[in-house]
Amino acid sequence: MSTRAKRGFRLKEWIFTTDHKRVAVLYLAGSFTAFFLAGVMAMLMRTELSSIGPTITDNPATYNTWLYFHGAAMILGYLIPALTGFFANYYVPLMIGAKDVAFPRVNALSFWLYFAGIVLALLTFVVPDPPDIMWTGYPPYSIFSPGNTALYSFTVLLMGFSSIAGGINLLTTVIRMRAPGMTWNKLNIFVWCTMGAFVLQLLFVPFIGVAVIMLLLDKYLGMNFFNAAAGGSAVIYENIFWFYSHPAVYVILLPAIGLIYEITATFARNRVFNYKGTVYGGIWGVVALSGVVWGHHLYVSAMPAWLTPIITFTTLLISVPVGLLVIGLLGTLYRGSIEFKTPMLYASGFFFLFLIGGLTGIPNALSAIYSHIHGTYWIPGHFHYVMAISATTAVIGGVYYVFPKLTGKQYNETLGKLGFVLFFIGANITFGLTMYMGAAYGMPRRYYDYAQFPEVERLQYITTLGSYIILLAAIVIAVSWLHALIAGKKSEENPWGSRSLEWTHSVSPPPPGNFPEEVRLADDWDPYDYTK
Ligand code: HEM
Ligand SMILES: [Cu+2]
Repeated sequence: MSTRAKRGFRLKEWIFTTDHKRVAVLYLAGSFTAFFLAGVMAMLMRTELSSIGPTITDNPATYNTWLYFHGAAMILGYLIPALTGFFANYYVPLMIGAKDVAFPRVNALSFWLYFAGIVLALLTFVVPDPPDIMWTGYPPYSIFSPGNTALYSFTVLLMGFSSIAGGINLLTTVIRMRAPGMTWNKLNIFVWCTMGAFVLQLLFVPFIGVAVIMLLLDKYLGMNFFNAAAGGSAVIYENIFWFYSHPAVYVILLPAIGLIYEITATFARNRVFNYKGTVYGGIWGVVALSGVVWGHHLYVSAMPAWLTPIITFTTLLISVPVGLLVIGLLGTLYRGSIEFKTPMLYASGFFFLFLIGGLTGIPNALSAIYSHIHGTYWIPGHFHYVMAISATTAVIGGVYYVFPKLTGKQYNETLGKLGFVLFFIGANITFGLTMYMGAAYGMPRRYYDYAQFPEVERLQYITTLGSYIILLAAIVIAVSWLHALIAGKKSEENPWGSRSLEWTHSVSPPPPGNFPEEVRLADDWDPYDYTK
């Protein structure tokens, strides 16, 4: 790295930064570190599952710790911070014409709380009694387990406080710091999606906070909230946990689909279809209904019989606003002059993966069917499609889309496209077969070994090969970004020809304060106006 670059990278500046763009980059570094480590866990699990009998470990507890860290780090350490930490922090002020967020120091604090959560989570690999309680932390096992439940609880609490601080900041920023002329119906879809995600965080994070504090009180102070033998009930925990964790999937979905909207409108050179229906029906419809479907995670956990049909109905109902979000995207493509650059390839991949994920969610909503597929590979196959891999497609596509703005450099399109093709093939082999093994053979999830299911051994092996293709894709993607950072050509100011404010009114990379002069928007300004 050149001395000039070394001079650019002053650690002290990054540690004490309150610039939203730099805080965003810190979130990106943290979330990709979590993705890398949780990805290593995934590869260890898949390698272990590639054949019957011990492959790389003969200790089931070790597999459980891999599974715990994988699930917890992927959701809390990678996806939520990448979308609501990096993309929201970087884009929102630039898209609304603001110099920074409303509370820059609180913004820095929210990152360092998250960072402390990551450090705590990494202790999983250091402490003698690593947590093995799954990312759900279900009692009674999480109370009686020899594993260190406190690490789990405090990691969740730190991430929770970070999200709450971030939510207050971003919502205040959008409400109070829009440039003159930036009226509500001119906001980028991504900004609306981020607002929806943060409203959900502010409403529901306190619930998981309370749940993990009650776990601590039960395990370390001998209370009995969840101890059935002493009149408590573990089902209470499951209710409180999912009352947050289902809305949490929309905290991931909304900013992810918001990114796909920005990419699609730009590369289709088209106005967003049904803008008001998408915003007020789709985004706020999801927010409104996301708190009344949590029970579908408890269909087989002693839920009151009168509640099951209601939850079945609400879970089916939420596919209406989600459908509006998908229709809005397809409508934006309609009659567009689509240019398939790497970000648009990832957006197309998102369409396919999210559609498969959404459709395979319908049988899960139906309690009579769910009770048969609960606990099989169908469930992790489904949520990897609808959340894990769909959102990861949006994150990677989003990084390629923002790359010239963020760095002032252009990445190599061929490498970009190669990474996408490998990722798409690998993801569909891995999670398509995972779903198939669940539906066709009833292969149970969370099993370290499967000697009693010899008929799936070949499929398990191919599934593992699929995950190695994902690994190869990840290497190609990382190489393409590093190559661009180190040796990439200087990019044009607005290489995609986007009409959105961050591309039209600010240079690449944007300086502190973002805009050379105060942004004032004409009445006919629109972030998706490709007619001119
Ligand atoms: C990138 C490639 C990935 C691979 C190969 C992979 C693989 C796996 C495997 C093998 C399991 C265990 C299945 C079982 O035995 O029950 C699993 C569980 C899980 N994965 Fe992934 N995964 C990947 C990405 C992700 C991502 C991006 C997320 C983000 C949310 C994620 C979240 C989860 C969760 C929440 C579980 C459930 C853990 C549990 O059962 O408690 N995974 N994954
Ligand atoms: Cu759910």
